[in-house]
Amino acid sequence: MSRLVVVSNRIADPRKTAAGGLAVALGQALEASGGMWFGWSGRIVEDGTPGQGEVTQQQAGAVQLVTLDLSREDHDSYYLNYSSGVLWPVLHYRLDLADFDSGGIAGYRRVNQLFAQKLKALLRPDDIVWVHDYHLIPLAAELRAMGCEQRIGFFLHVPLPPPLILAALPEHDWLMRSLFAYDLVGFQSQADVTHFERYASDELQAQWVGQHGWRAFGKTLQVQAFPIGIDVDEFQALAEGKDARDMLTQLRSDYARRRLLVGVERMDYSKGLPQRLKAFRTLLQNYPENQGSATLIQIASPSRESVDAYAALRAELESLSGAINGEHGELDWMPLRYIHRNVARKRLPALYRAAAVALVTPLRDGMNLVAKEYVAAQDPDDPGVLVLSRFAGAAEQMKEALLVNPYDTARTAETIQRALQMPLAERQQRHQALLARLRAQDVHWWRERFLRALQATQETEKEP
Ligand code: GDG
Repeated sequence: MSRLVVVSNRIADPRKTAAGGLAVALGQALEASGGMWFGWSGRIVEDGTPGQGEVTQQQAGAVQLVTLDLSREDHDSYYLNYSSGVLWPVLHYRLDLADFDSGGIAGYRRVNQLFAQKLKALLRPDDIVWVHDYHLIPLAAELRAMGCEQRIGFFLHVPLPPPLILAALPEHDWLMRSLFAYDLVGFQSQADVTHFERYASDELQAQWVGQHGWRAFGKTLQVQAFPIGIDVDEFQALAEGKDARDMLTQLRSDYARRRLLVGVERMDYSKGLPQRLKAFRTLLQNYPENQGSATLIQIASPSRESVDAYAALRAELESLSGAINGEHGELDWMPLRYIHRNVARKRLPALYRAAAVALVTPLRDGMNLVAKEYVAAQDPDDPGVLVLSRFAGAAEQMKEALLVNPYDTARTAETIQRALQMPLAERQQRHQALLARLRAQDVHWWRERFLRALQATQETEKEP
């Protein structure tokens, strides 16, 4: 069995609860193969030299955690300016928010070279390497240039937009070409795969060779959708914990005569938060029976606060939530509890379970794990209803949710009203179907399918 090497911008200690399902799932595969997880340490060296960084190694059970420090200049250009300031908005279809002139590309290349150089020194010939997300798209190309011949796979956690949106990126040709240095590229949804295929054939003149294969630059690349799941058992176990049970009791008594709605995300413009708050306001206006009853708890945990677009979003949400509570609040009831703080992971299941409706309405999302966590946390006898954006990758798998267009405020409000009034039998039926698929296509299924496909590329390439 080959050793697995996972590479991502940030790493998590898979033994910690706060790490979440993805870290646990990757941790299990790493554990089984005595693998290595490589990434940025989270440390910024203020007067560090660009293109250099110290590596720290630490053992977590059978897993080796290897982290790299970044100089201030590298961090700001690679992470803030290019990854967060250009790639994230473009990949989420927001050309209006991308700062193409920030000059971050040089640092992005430099850090990918630095990652490659440090990683190469630790790689063994028969390692299998799995690279994660948009921060590290050119990593395989850099590794190949240094002579690495290992199998390397890439998974993009965020969406891939259509070719004409990608083409706005000044470096799109270089970036997309560099994907051909991988053996396997995985996307979240079929829509993303379709966008890749159109780009590859129109812009790179790649040839479809059947069986998920695309040929260009003398190389065959496998491309497939691998929708990520959650660890249903881990999440349900979390729901059984003392913190979650205590909080559920508290929420049930606090909202005994009210209807609770919930939204949980990092504060990010891709998540459609202003649109959601407006739909909630329309719900209160158009369906007055909700006045004094429907209460939305919206968690928007702090994220990337030094990027301008995020500061602007925060100001907009603070003003909107103040307006909604000002217009609709009563002496003994506030419709919106807007919380710009992180909530402990062990408490999330209680929040989900207490809520009759979850609002998961991103403008674009690679997958969206909150939608899945909400379903996993429900009481199967009396489950809540998921209102889900058709623009979340999760919508491809979660057809039994109530799908909405988050830009359509009135229809979204109408759908939330329908969710609040849905009869028990229909709620149970929809939940049962959603949960069955959640279990069949969980995070372990995702990991195994990806690694099997990556392993299979090895076998095909070795054939004469
Ligand atoms: C990227 C893609 C894709 C949120 N607030 C708190 C908190 N969370 C947790 C949720 C969930 C996770 O963070 C968020 O996952 P998402 O999938 O919603 O979104 P991104 O962070 O944007 O992740 C996304 C994902 O990668 C995986 O491939 O699905 O499309 O954008 O687990 O529960 N957790 C805690 N406190 C919070 O306040 N503890």
